Amino acid sequence: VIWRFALEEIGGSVQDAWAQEFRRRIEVLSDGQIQVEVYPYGSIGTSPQLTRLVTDGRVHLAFASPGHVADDIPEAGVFLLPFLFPENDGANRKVLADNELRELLQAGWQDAGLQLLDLVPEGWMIWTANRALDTPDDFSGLRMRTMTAPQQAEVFRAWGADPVHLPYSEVYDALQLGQVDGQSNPAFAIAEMNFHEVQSVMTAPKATRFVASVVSNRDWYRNLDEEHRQWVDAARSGMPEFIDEIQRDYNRRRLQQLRESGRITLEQLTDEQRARFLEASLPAREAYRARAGERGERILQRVQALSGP
Ligand code: 6CS
Repeated sequence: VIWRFALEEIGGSVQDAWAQEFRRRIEVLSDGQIQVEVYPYGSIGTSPQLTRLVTDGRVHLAFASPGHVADDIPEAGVFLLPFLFPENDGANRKVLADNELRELLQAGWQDAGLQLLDLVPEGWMIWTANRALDTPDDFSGLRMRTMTAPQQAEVFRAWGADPVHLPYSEVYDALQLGQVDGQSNPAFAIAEMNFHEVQSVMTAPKATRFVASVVSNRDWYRNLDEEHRQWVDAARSGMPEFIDEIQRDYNRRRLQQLRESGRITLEQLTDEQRARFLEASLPAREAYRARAGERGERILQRVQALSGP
């Protein structure tokens, strides 16, 4: 039996590490009866196309990140809201593991024909551009690349930017050709996609983390043999601790490489600067409420209750 698993990132990425570990675990649990074939990004489509392959049943498993999956699941937009989840990694992991939150999110994923199997934090988003982005004014007129979800565009628009959505694979060329001026991704992704070759300043706001969902086709999961479903569940349990260590390591090491490359500088925002971005982002929170309805509101409140003030 072959299970196909599609990634939104290239080999050597955080998603690849998750998928390779899942593959190993499934092959051990099933004693080789099940082979997991991992398709790195680029081979079979853009992020929204991968999700479509899962709902069509052509691919069994995939990564689906909120930056595009909020198109179909507005509740997923909660992960795009700045300064909402805890700043501390351990506290953040606890929020993501909360049963009540998972159930609310699961209902949204199910409505879209997907089974939510895990939530994977991939590190803090870092903005890149050819200037520092220290205040919302610095975003004024900046053509900022986003994924497809309108909710991601709303955040950057609230800060004065001019969002442009592009597939991940087109970002490097668009930056080089000046079709867009900036983009946002964790350090590991900036390094592996070589964005530092075409951008000169990284600004680290500690505003949002990149959190991806691992999904399967809902009906495929429901109709799995009991034993196979148990293998899936056993393989994914314990993954949060495994991947958190990996993502921290990848982000730390690649941030170091980016700084040593001499091609890009790093600015950390102060708490005072971050507070200005938070305030300016509040219209995006209202837009999330308007889009994500009653369940979205419960999700937002649950995250706020778990995250503290
Ligand atoms: O920016 C993007 O489109 C991509 N960034 C990451 C870190 N993972 C997948 C996603 O498609």
